[in-house]
Amino acid sequence: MKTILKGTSSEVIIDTEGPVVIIGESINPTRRKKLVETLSKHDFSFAIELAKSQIDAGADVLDVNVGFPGVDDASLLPLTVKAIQEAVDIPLCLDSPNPKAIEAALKVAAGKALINSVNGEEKSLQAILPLAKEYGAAVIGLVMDDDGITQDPEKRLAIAEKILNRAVQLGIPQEDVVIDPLAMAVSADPNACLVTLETIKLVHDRLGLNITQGASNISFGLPMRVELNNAHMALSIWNGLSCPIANPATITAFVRAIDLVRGRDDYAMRFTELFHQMEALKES
Ligand code: THG
Repeated sequence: MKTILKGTSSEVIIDTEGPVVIIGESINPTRRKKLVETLSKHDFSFAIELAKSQIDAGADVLDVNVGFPGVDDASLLPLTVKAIQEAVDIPLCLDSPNPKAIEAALKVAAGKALINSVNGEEKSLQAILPLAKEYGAAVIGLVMDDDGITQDPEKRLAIAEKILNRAVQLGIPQEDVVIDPLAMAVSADPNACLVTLETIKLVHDRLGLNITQGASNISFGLPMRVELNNAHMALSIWNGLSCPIANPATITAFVRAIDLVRGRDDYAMRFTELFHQMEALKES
């Protein structure tokens, strides 16, 4: 299954049979005071800096989230999207719980964006799926619904199936639905990662769709986050994760290593190319 995203003139193919696609997480105000301060003044220079550094570190797509207390993201998200796409040519993942912000961002986004996100709640399905159809965007489906979040992987799969069916009914191609199995902090629930891993496997085996997750969520509240994220990343990819939302500065080399190990990097081309890029960055 191939999901195609587009920037101004670039194209990224997320392929269930291909190498992992990295969606850079860092344009997100969570624990980034400087981003809140600059965006509040409509100064996009720091957001653009984060965009460029993530691309240098291996991001294929950029998540753009400008949600912070007191912000009107229906006006700020499109402004941020425009500023970023004037500076870099890369597909964007438009991250907001507010359908008005998503629509405003879709209006200005170049190419083909990934909406982040719809979920199985009736209200969300009705607000977001028609936008994906109208603007020809792909969409991330979170496996939660009007009953909240279940810890049963089969039930999470059923919600994924519901989101897929509703999208297809509206005329959205099935390959434009990317499922998020919900990655949550393992510090709060010892089974959190296991439930996510089993959901990934079920969605991969039964629906064959591309799969994302907020990979750094799992390590909230714990030390050695990079090591923990890497462990979860390896197992998630083996089960079918194809396009994690993650920090490229800490995950790219690891992801390239996993692709090589599982036979998705012929002659270690991408692995060695990354090595040479990292050497060149060190010298510059
Ligand atoms: N699913 C979907 N979208 C999402 C999430 C998800 N968007 C937001 C969030 N969850 C994913 N984004 C982030 C962004 C930053 C962090 C976690 C999730 C974070 N970053 C660390 C920091 O900035 O200190 C760095 C982590 C690291 O060391 O690698 O905590 O679940 N669809």
